[in-house]
Amino acid sequence: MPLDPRFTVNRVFYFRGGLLITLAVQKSGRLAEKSLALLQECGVAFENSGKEKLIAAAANFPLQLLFLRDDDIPECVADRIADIGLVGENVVAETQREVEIIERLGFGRCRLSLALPKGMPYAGPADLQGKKIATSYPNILGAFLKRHGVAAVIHEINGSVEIAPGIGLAEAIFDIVSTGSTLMSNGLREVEQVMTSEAVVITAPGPDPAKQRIIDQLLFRMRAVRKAGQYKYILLNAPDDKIAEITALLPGMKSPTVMPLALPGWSSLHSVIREDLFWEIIEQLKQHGAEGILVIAIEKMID
Ligand code: PRT
Ligand code: ZN
Repeated sequence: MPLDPRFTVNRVFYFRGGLLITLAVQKSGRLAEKSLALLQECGVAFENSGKEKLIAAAANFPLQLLFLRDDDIPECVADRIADIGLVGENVVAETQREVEIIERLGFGRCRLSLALPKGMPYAGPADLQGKKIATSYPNILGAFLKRHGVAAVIHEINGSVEIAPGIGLAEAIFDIVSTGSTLMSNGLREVEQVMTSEAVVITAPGPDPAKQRIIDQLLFRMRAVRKAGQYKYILLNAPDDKIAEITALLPGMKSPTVMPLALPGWSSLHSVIREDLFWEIIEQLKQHGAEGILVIAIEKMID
């Protein structure tokens, strides 16, 4: 029976080089699923999902995954146990390890904010003077208070921070906010946004050059996936005398593709359009005579 070609290539690869990078990801939690989905979109496949294991090797890319609690990822990368890590920027800031952010991934977005019980007045950081603030992020909060010359008591707790004022454990909290509904349901209001965060890729300064090549290959794929998510492919029909105006609206990656239709005087125009500008531009395209507009998701996009 012939061998699965992927298996053969895989074995040859490892026999020749043996070099692979270790990527630390969250084992379970808010970033875990999206981290694995991103790798899958980058064409990195795993023989087992590794959920029950600490390590999983990729079947078709020189990479192994190390599944950890997110709080341990910066340390693991700083100590070079993992070559790169995928973690929330908030955790990088809190753990204060010597790592560099080499890529922003655009998911896991949230903010770290101060929140107070709804009735409590707040005009600025000075109002926190002498207050007891509950948080799982004492370092980031401490730096914020120091910057504003405020002396407050930081009460460190792990989890369920939002209930602290309600049970008399603290007068304020400093925690992650995403939609704001947790604050609202606990009678709290966000008064100060201290930092924003998203999932990032981190590395220790000065990685081994051979490993850097593999890291660059992975980042290249991540950028192509991310960029594709920010754009759509657009096809439309337009009268020939409107092509110049429509091209100005849809410059695309270099310039749009224009192909004649069987119907004289009309062309089909293909381009890419930024997702965030999409509705605004569609209106303008219609005003310039575009018809039969089709918009299609892009899987990968490489400049
Ligand atoms: O077990 P492990 O230590 O690995 O995970 P964890 O429990 O420490 O972290 P986890 O899985 O909850 O979150 C991982 C990362 O996701 C965080 O470090 C952030 O970078 C990011 N992230 C994005 C969030 C949120 N959004 C978020 N909403 N992390 C936590 N929350 C929590 C927040 O703590 C609060 O309780 O959700 C609540 C607020 O949400 P809203 O939508 O009600 O405002
Ligand atoms: Zn954690």
